[in-house]
Amino acid sequence: MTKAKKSNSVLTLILLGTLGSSCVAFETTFQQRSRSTNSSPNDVAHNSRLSYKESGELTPQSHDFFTRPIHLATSAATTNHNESAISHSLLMKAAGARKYNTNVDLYFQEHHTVPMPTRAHVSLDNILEADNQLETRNGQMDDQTSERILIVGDVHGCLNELKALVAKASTCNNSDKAFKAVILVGDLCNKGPHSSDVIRFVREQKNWFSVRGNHDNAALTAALGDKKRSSKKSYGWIKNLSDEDVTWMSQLPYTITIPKYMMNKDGSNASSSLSSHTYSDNVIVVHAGFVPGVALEEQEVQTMTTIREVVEVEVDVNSIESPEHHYSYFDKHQSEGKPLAWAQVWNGPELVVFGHDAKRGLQNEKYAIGLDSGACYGKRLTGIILPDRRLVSVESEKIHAPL
Ligand SMILES: [Mn+2]
Repeated sequence: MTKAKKSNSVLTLILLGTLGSSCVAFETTFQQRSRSTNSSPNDVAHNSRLSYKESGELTPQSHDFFTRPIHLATSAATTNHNESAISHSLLMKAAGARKYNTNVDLYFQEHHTVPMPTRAHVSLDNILEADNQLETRNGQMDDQTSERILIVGDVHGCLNELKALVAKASTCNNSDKAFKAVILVGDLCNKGPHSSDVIRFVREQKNWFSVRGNHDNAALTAALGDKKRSSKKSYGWIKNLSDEDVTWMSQLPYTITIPKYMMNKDGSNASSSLSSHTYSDNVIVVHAGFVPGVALEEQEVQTMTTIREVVEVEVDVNSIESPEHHYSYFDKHQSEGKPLAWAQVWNGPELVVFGHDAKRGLQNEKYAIGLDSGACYGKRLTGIILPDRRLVSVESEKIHAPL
């Protein structure tokens, strides 16, 4: 199977010609952080109280999980409910108009909820391997591809800003080369002007991946026929999605882990290491975040797609529970106590890169980096280059949505 994918380097060259991106002034100053604690009205709890342990999904710690290569869009790997139909619908993929008979559609029609992705948590080395297997590579490393990885904040339909950011990052911070991988923190759609184009664009780029955001999940629900959402004017764009787009969205994982060995690799130039940063643990990309002190395999779907704040909870010293559990998800309607940005109390050891908090803006903590700098609100689209840990951003074209 071949995918219609443009290489990053070709893309970069085209963009350079059209955007004239400037390398002046890498951003080190961003909007002042707002300490508002309001939640987005569009927050969606997807299978909200279900953790991966309960759902039977494999976790990043699972050896078995890491040893099975997959591809997000084309995996024919097994699921509990729909393996043969997913493979079938992908083989029968029809560009353009929706037929509402993909396996994801059939699942939704029966269960009135979106199915879990085949892999809730994936490892970058595995999904890269699967992506590369789709094309003839002659076993050679592409000279125009570096070992660096770019992670991009919440795009929300801002396609032009996305293209400009990747072009600028390649030109200014990656010697004009393509990145080994581009990973988006989710919320590709809604609010901005080009939601379906962003989804298709990201899906078609070689070695680009995304985790699932609350807006991606809500849009998927609308695209599958949820009346409450699909009847809203703000979801008019979902009619532009193809069956393949919808199937791809249904396979977006909740986390993408970048193993630390990929972060600590030397660059292709043997005389200089890629970065002065060394990584003692993996990097995890997630849309919203985690509750500190809770094991990764115990983190809930709602947490990973919607958390902004936690609240400190009393610890019973006589409890056999782990004394690490000092925080819980802050729900503004139910929780008491003072909300704290989860990233401020996340002590690693994994570096977590996330989005979902435009009001707070860029967050740059030792073990957590929040990239949502409000691209759709007329502010900036921000990315981070790893392992260098270098921030890069572009200005928004305009205010696409009210904050
Ligand atoms: Mn979000």
